[in-house]
Amino acid sequence: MASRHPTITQPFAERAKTATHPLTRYLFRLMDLKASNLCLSADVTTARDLLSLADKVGPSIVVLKTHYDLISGWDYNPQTGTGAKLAALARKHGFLIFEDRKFVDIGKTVQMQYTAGTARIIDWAHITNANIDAGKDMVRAMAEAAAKWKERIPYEVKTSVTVGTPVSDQFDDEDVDPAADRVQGDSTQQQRLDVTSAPQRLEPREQDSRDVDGRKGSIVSITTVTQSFEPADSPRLSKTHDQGDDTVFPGIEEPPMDRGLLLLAQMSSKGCLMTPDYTRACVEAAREHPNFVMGFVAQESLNSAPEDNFIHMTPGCKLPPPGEDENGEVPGDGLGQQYNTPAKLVGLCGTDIVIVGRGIIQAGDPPSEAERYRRRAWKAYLARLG
Ligand code: 6AU
Repeated sequence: MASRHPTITQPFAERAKTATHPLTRYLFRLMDLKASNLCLSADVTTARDLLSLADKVGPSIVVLKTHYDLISGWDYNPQTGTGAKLAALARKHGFLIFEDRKFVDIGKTVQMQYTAGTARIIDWAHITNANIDAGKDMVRAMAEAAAKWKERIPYEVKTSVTVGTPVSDQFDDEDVDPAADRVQGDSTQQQRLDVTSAPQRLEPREQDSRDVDGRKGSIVSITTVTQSFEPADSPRLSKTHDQGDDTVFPGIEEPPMDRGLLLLAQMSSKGCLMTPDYTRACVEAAREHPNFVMGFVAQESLNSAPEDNFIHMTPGCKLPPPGEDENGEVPGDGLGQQYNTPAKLVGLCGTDIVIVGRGIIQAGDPPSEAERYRRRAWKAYLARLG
């Protein structure tokens, strides 16, 4: 029985010490620090509303869940776009970003969807999720893609080549790199190149362009932008976010550069076709990839083997309106969504984090409603510890 598993009554701070995945260890510590086991499902329709909501509700949550494909005006620029802005808010308020992409396809396709394309989800989302109906190899494919990304995160480099009437000191080491066009993936060459957020024009340097007779040479400068790579945890990459966006939440370091996956093991919707065999396959897949799978989106705790310490996040969570019995029944949305209270999901079903969307977003004052959910879910966790 899930309710008897030791993780049910173990404090998050203790579970942080034994969880296998570095991001899970970090998240348990963050939950303990912020006294929060709340994830906001930020299902709004514009990038402006998303960023504004994340900024206002950020103090109450430990995870912000997105559906990037329902946002209009999503800016795909990797350095200054919506993903980068969300990442800055995540640093400021101390939360992780979970893109609810529900990947399901053959391994090769999900690798590309996860790491490339317009959204480049892996660049800005600490966590994503997958439905493993396509088979467990899909999880391996995503794990491999994440490991490669961590080793060789892409960034843009500026290289410049100057031609014309050269003088001897014109080509210094920094301006000209004869290997510039060959640096792709070359970790020794890339150390000599500057990270830049956008293509820049390099102006001719007039004082250098005069020969010994004082004649002015004609100089042509060409600046090209090339893609290169360096490890995701390189300190140089901290320069890629906007100036002024570098406030960091106090009391904890920034999250590790590891990426994590949640397996969609059970759903909240009425008539869900996921069978117990499918859920069991999710647990097996999680145990096979402990360095990539953090845990589950599920309706109950799935930790069952003695060494299991997966994290569980549960949607389909709503509180009755303020003033009503907080453990009362909450009706569904009429489109298949079913709701339970934080007390039931955390206290009885043993989940760790409740995922709340419309319960907060559609409230008159989302930040204070988020606080109400945070308090209720945390109270249920404390009661569970006994
Ligand atoms: O609180 P709501 O009903 O407004 O929003 C719930 C959010 C939505 C769903 O896409 C998502 O949670 N969700 C998921 C996830 C997180 O994967 C699984 C599920 O079983 N039910 C569910 O509602 O963004």
